[in-house]
Amino acid sequence: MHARTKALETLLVRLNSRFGERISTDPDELAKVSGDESGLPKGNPGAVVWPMATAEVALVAQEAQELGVGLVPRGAGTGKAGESIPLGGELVVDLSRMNKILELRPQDLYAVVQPGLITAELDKAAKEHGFMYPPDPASWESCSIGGNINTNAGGPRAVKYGVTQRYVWGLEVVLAGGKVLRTGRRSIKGVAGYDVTSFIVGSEGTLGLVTEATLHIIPAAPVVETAWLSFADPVTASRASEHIFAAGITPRMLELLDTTAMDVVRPKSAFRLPPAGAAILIECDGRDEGVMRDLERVCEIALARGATESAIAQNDRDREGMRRARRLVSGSLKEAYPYKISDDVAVPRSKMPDLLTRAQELGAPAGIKVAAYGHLGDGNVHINLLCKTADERELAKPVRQEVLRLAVSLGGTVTGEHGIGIAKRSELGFEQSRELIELQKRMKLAFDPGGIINPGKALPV
Ligand code: 2HG
Ligand code: ZN
Repeated sequence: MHARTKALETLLVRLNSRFGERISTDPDELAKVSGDESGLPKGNPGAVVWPMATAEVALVAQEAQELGVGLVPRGAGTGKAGESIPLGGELVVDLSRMNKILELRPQDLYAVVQPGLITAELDKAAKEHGFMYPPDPASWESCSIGGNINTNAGGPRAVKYGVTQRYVWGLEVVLAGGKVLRTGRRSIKGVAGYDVTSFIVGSEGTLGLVTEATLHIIPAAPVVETAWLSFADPVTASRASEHIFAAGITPRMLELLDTTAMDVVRPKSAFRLPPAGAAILIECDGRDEGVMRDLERVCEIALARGATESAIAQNDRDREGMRRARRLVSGSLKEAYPYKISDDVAVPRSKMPDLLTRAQELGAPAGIKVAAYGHLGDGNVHINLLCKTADERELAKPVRQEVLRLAVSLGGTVTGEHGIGIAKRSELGFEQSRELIELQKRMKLAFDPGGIINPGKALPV
């Protein structure tokens, strides 16, 4: 337990009359806000506060600035890189109670929401009007919009619809010191000034605390068709997928599962996963029966390019079963390999066979089993180093460094969707020049000269 600093004690006294039971130093409450889903050691929060409104967040930021107390924004705690892990004695600002849809305006193609809203809830609400909110991280039934914005989250549908940034039209952000900044617009177009909205998206909560977002929603394609394609191995699956794109078909989902991923999911899955070395879950969408024609064409191409089997979902139950099998992978691997290292490198699509082959080769000498699954369609595959013990995890760390360097050498990135957080601060330099990192540090200083907001995240220390 971190000894509370005098500054934090004073802050608690100042905030107490406003927050009462909504501010706490109770060890049980602190334990709940000290970690995330990265597998990194839990952090050390000094206290936690649950604001209900922007004005309350602003008050917290103002007092914290005066006293020099760090603030860590937190949503659902599903992060994979430690963005919301407090490093020592900060006040965690838990935004999960600010979880409302404030406006839903299909006619204007936007919704205004609070950061604690669970992502799938927005999609569900939009669906009632025939609309959709496309970003769909695998955890979308538990993760929240604020975290999606902070990490610029993607998901299976990103292959066709893109990631969170494309859907953020405007933000309300509480800055260090408590000023409330509004960025962006509610019109479809808007190019005034620098694109500060996009700069904040993906900044891992280090520039300010997002308290409201104007998000683009789009008409939902009424027809969706789904298929499960089996292959002998992931490389064959990857090459086949290139031929699907080359035929002019952009699926709305093209996800890979290797045999290890399928094995851990099989006992829990309503959909019976055919035994295979790899599988692709693929979906096409559109307005009419042309969608099924596309999907049949996809199956033909896959079978001509090495698929051993194709199964088209016959109804929504089949489709949901297939989708759920994919969504279960990360959690099921974690149960089987509690010390797994999860990565999210991305490479140009044509380089995927190199990544998949080399990652296996890199794991072998250290005896580390490697699983590969995820967003094959956009070149963002989760290379997981599967560890059952802390010792194995230590052995896997150098392998992981090699995987990250490999992704960069192939023209890609050390993180395609989970962010740097505290997990990859030292590895950012594999990808970005010193000049670029220094420029980002200056930009951080322009927002937060005192280093109060989510200290120690996203950039090398
Ligand atoms: C997914 O796509 C998530 O399932 C989690 O991004 C990936 O745990 C992982 O490595
Ligand atoms: Zn993912």
